[in-house]
Amino acid sequence: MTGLGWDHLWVNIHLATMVPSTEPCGAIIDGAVAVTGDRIAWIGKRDDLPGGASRPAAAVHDGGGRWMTPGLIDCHTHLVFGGERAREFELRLKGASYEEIARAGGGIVSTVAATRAASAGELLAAARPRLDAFLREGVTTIEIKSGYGLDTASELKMLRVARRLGAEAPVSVVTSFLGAHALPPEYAGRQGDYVDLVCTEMLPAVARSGLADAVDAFCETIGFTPDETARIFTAAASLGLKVKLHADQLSDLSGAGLAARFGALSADHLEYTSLDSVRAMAASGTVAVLLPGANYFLRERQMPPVAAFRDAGVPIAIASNCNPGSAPVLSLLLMLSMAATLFRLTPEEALAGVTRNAAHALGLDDRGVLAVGKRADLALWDIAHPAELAYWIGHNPCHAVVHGGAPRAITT
Ligand code: DI6
Repeated sequence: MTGLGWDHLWVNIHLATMVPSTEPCGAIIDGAVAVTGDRIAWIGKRDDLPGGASRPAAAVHDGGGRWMTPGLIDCHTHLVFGGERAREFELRLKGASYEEIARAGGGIVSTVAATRAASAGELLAAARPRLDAFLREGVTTIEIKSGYGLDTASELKMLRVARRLGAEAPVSVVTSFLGAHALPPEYAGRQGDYVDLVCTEMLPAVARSGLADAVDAFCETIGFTPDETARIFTAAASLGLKVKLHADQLSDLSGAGLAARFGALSADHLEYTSLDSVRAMAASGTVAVLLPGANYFLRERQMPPVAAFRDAGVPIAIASNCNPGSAPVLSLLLMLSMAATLFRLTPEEALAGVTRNAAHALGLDDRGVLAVGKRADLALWDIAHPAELAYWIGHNPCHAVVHGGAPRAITT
């Protein structure tokens, strides 16, 4: 707080607060938002401003009648990686499947080779423009996974790069350790030994380093079995680390149910999730993170059971899954469009999926909605209605972004 009162005051704006209310998107028409430090200090109708519209703030901003939402949250990315896999994309277009390419030694492990070969500086330089693409679209919090190192030093290198991105860019970075993403080639035929390595060497090293906010795994026929995943989650829990899971993406191994049993923050992908697993997620409060970019790019026909999540009250989040193999996605707004068109979410559900529910998926209760006391992570949009955020395809109406109370420039 300055001597003048609030640090910032925005007026002449409409607010999609995303606070559950009787109004769609928790909307406040002709609202105002005041910020002190990195927090929202006041929010409501402009007419209800204490002291009237003349209440002083160090900076008063005219929103020009635009809409303000919480800063967007991308709760599932593999943003840090070496190389690219355009050649693999060509093979898939000729008929090879994602699984066939993986089983033939391509896929994730080809990115592992490129990531191991890259220095931290090279990984940082490659990731920064990708991150900037998300920042231009109003993203103020982004999750970044490891999982292309698959040895202790390379996994820690990835996590360090992710943390460094958060230190250098105006965005909050949340990290996940994904050592159980694929079997590294040097462990071929010895998957159990690799799981031992993850549990007894990698996880303790990651926990000591403080570089990971959660532990993730890929539970799949081309990944890790439910038993192996359970071992990894048990080890993570013994180190006090929260868990989340790539589950039921290509087949139903009851991964989402397993994640729920471990009280996971989220289960992600979920195309093949059964009704039993949906019920288990509802009971444990595990968020369903849907990744329409991978569904589209892999030409997957099976859709996640959205109606069942809705009926069971499972919160649904949407994320980019930015990665070189299944989702070379650099636009979270495009994921809103795909979530609506492919998965039949309403535009409001899609927006909740990258704000309120995405915060929930990361275990963050200080953001994701516009309310007093929440972080002042804000995005201002040149739109006439919040549904436009899911409506345009390939258009970015982001006008301004505020991260932790600090307005940041949009560079196009
Ligand atoms: N599922 C995915 O879609 C990403 N990881 C995973 O477990 C894909 C990662 C890649 O293909 O590089």
